[in-house]
Amino acid sequence: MSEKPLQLHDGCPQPRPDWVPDDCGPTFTTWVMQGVRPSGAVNAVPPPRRRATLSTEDYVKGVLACDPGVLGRAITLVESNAPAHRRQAQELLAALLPHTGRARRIGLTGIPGAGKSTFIEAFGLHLVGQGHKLAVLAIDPSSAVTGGSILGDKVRMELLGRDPRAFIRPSPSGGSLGGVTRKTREAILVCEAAGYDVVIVETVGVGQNEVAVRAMVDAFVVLSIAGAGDEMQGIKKGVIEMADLMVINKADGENIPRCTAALAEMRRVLHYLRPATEGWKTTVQTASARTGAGVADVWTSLQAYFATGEQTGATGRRRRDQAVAWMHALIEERLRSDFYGAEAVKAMRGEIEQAVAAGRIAPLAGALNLLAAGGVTHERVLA
Ligand SMILES: Nc1nc2c(ncn2[C@@H]2O[C@H](COP(=O)(O)OP(=O)(O)OP(=O)(O)O)[C@@H](O)[C@H]2O)c(=O)[nH]1
Ligand SMILES: [Mg+2]
Repeated sequence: MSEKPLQLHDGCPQPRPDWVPDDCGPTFTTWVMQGVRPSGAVNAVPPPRRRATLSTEDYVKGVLACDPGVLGRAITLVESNAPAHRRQAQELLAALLPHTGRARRIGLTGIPGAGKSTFIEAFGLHLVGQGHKLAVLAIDPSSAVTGGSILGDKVRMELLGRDPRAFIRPSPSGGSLGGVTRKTREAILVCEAAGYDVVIVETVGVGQNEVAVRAMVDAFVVLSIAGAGDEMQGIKKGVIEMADLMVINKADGENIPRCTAALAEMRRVLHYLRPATEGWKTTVQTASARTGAGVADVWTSLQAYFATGEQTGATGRRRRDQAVAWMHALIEERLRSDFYGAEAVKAMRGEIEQAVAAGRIAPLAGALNLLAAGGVTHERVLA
């Protein structure tokens, strides 16, 4: 930096930098301006405003009025595991219960890359175009660890995401009861109370989540793609046995012949399987989420499925069975967490596990000893 002091030039009210030629006069437009003194108030970033906590009544009113902000927060509340939130969530769910149960609950699964997001975008736009209100609960297996692929999905469901008749919500899969179950079940109820008459629960067909989702929906759709032995993979996983509708996606362009062949193959396979829903023969069809071909037909098939389910009473029976099974699952979950959470059990567990692993005591004896420690039985087996 120059040592030269700033000069005041003739006719210039301000000092100028030293590299400004001395004789340039006012035509040279560089001036040294006085800096703004930080006052503390000018650039201070206001602290983030804390959102007012909502009363249960506020939640109920907001959800019933389908206020998108309140709906999102209500789902966050029911997803929370904090004891205070659980209490308020139970109050909220009890108040919403009379307004639930009226939606078509649809599970949709498919291997990564099968086109689920693209399909839901096309299918969802078709549904809202038909006057339906659609909620999509997307179970994201990676969300707990990485923050999930939610961003990518938002991009792929861009039009649907912006549509006021649709509500898209990623659902975390972490936690107990197969991860998804409680949170997603309760989120379905909240969406139904908000007036969504079709609820899609999306899972990536790579794990146990499909069984949990099958147990909370009326209809189960498996999205697959042609080739690479995909049909057989699905059979191995038992996913096809759970399907009411099979959709072979990406039936466009050069892929059409392969999809047609896969369709015939899948029909043959289905012939040997027991249908997932009594009174309904699992259907298989092709579609292209990209071109939209066959997407409306999937809704037509689902409507036929629901009409049959009402006629035969299968949908009602399934819902009643699901409710009872869910109650028992909750009891088991509670008993398990109370048992393993008990101090006496925690103190003995490691030692007994080691004894069983080393073959010093039989697994049955280990179980009886640990149960005795937890006060479940008095039958203690001496090692
Ligand atoms: N040709 C064709 N490509 C499709 C179709 N549907 C989806 N794709 C493409 O397949 C790729 C995967 O689509 P996604 O919708 O992200 O698939 P996804 O099942 O949601 O994938 P994950 O979220 O990773 O499980 C993308 O590149 C899509 O553009 C289709 O009907 N035809
Ligand atoms: Mg996706």
